[in-house]
Amino acid sequence: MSDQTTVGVGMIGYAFMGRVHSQAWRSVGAFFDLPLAPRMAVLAGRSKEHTAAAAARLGWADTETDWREVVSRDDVQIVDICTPGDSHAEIAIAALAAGKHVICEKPLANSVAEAEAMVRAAASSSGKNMVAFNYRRVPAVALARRYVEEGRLGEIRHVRAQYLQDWIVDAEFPLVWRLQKDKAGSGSLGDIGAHIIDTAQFITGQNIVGVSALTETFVKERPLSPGSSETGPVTVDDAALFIGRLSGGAVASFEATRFATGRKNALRIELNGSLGSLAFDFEAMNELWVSEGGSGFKRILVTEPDHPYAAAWWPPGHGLGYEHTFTHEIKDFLEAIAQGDDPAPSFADGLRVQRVLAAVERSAADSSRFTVVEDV
Ligand code: SOE
Repeated sequence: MSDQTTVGVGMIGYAFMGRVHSQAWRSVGAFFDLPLAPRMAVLAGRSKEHTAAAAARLGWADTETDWREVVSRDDVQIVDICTPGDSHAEIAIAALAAGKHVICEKPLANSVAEAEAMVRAAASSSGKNMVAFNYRRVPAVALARRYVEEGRLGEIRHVRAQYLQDWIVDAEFPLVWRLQKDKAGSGSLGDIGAHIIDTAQFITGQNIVGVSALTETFVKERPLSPGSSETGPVTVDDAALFIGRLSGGAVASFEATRFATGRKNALRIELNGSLGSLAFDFEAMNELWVSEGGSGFKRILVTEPDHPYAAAWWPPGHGLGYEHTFTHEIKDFLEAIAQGDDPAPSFADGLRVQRVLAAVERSAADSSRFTVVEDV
């Protein structure tokens, strides 16, 4: 390996995103030749005992119980934010002010104002910034963008995107932080709707310029903890549906829901263009379906060495999983830092998604935008 520079990483949070980011930090150097070698220096969490156990399990050398210590440590050059959305802005702004490079989980923030403050902090920092919209790094999604960039679909007329989960269909599922607006910012809209907004903008190269929306909360009260008789209010959307227009003229439909009973992690997108179409479903993430020249859809198994990221892993046909998209994300982040480039998606890209989220919430809140069918 060429002489690599070691770069210290400090991660804050060790739940689902912390675990999968840790997998990426551990594996990236084993599969990609990088100019920087990440050192998993410190993991921060509120409980000293639980954080120590997580650090030992996930491969972090040290622990802190105050994120401010991570941001000020001299052995940390990169801060990885894997906390609930209500702390993204405070941590990212402090880390950028300390000159650290920052990767932050999505959505960037809980409001446009917070996201704008993060973009301002990034503009005046020597640190680089990225927001972790990992689905851009699915090889099939990156290949879809390549097809659009090469003009193989022609003029894009339709974008049809869904993100379907069902983990809270049971009304007895407790009132976790993702169901509380003050912690999560919004429900399915900001959590999984943000992904399909970014993925649609990434593949098409177009921005969503206007929306009309509906949101719904099906279960309005939930147990405060598993089995508890005490309940609390759900203050976010369970489902968000919206139509939109893209800057290049395409019309689009989006659906984000956690009540698609039987659908576990079905991020789906289909583009219809003047010359062809493509379709992707994360639950079959190694496949891209393409129709060209008026033919029916044909399956591409996106595991060939000339496909995005694929050459680093296994022989054709062996396939990749959810965790590989985070390794790709960290690889691209490290390369951008080493080359002095701006990583993508940047905080500015994250702010663009935040503006769409806010427009959807404004539209859904405006009952005048919903035309009632007259009783005939
Ligand atoms: C929601 O359940 C969730 O964990 C999202 O928060 C992640 O961003 C997505 O990758 C998987 O589903």
